[in-house]
Amino acid sequence: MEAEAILTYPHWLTATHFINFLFLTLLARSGIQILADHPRLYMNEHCTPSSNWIKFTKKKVPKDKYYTSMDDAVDVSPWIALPGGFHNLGHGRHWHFFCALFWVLNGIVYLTLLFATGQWRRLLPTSWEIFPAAWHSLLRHLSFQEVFQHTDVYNPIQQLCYAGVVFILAPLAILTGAAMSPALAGRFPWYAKLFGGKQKARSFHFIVLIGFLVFLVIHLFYVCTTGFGANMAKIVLGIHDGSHQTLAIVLGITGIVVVILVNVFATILSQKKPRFIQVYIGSVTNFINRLLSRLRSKQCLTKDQISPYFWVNGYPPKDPQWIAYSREEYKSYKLHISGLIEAPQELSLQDLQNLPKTTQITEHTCIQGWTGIAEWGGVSLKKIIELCKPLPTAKYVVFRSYQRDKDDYEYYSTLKLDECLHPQTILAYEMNGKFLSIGHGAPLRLRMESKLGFKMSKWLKSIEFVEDYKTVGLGYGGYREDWQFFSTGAQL
Ligand SMILES: Nc1nc2c(c(=O)[nH]1)N[C@H]1C(S)=C(S)[C@@H](COP(=O)(O)O)O[C@H]1N2
Ligand SMILES: [Mo]
Repeated sequence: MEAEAILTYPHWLTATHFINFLFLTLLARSGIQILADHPRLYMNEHCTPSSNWIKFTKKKVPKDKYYTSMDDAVDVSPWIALPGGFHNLGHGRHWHFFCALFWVLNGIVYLTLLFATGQWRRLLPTSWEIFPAAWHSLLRHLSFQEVFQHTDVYNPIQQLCYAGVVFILAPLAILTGAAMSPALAGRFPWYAKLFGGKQKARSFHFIVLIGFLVFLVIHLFYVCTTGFGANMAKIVLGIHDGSHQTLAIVLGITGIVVVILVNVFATILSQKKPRFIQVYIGSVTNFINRLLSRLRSKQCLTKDQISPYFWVNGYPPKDPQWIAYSREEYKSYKLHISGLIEAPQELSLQDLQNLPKTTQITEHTCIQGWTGIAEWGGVSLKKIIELCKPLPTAKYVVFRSYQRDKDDYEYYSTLKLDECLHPQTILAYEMNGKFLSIGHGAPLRLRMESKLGFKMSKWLKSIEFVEDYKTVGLGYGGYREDWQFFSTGAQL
């Protein structure tokens, strides 16, 4: 009975196969969008541009000019990436995590039924003999002595390829993806180390994509060349006697058209209703962020791990006040602290430096994909919060920068109050034992080590305690959330 059952394709298999294909197309396209924001791959955590093992840009990093990681991003066509365009990774990520969740759920349903029904026997080799058998089969095939036929029992090569995709490639995609989250890697440093670090995980994640694409091409080639109609009848209708081929081909092509239409629809929706995507498709990103939000960075790296190169993001302020401060080495700089607190403050650099100094060697993760390790020195935010005495209504803290973008919108970020109390949340005035450089945020910047870099406002102007971030700026939690549709949590 079971042996017979595994010769046919049940409808749940047809359905999960189709859903898998749909989500893989969306995942691949949104993944390419994310990659385009930092189109270089490395096998080390420092991300020195010259150390990339592959890059997808003609841009060269100039040595004599201030050059940000955003300058290095590339524009991608919406024909390739979801949603396409320049620096659209906020959307790319919403789609990627949304699809990843449903792709994984679909995979769980598939695997459960695969094992519950005995269908796994078709896929999983049960003897080591499979390897020599596959090798011989491959040799005979390549020397034209054996023509592959799409029989109901898989040949050894098919079996190995399918099993490899389901049991190696797919889990690797999930595991390497998770290793890139700053919250996970910050709290469980051993996890990213399993892959040799975040950048190797990122590189492997890309290699997995190439693996899927190569598989897709070969798979389609054999589906088309080993009796297309009969193959379609099996996988679409579960009919194995060679009948109903025309119907199956029509339905199969309809399926592919549906996949294309969903892709087109997703692309247009992102372009026309960006806020809708951020809020609704992004609710999955927010959900995962919330799951990870309890994780607190426990990074404690060593001096010899410090990166020789560290990308910068954002152009220094043009604010006359900040320029005046910088001309006299920030001697009259004041950090303004206000809002829902009992004791508003105006702290000079000297005041901050008089408070107990704390240092931490941590890995910075930019949402674009690069990382860098540095030692940061400054004041624990907790110390400052103790000075200010927040009122019970204070739930969020706003970090405003002197920097504005070319449209004159202010850079700011927000954190939850409890995130500010963590020992590795600091206001840094030093990097690698030296006073902060202008590029890295002089005279003062935020460090919060379980989040993505965009949360860490540089060139700090003021701190304000508020009840809700929704009343600040456009209300999405920060400059990049407001204008680039990033998600608020920034844990992954
Ligand atoms: N004021 C301001 N702060 C900012 C940014 C910015 O553009 N303006 N970019 C953020 C992003 S996206 C990152 S990754 C980090 C980069 O810090 P670094 O330039 O010191 O490497 O700063 C964050 N803080
Ligand atoms: Mo970033």
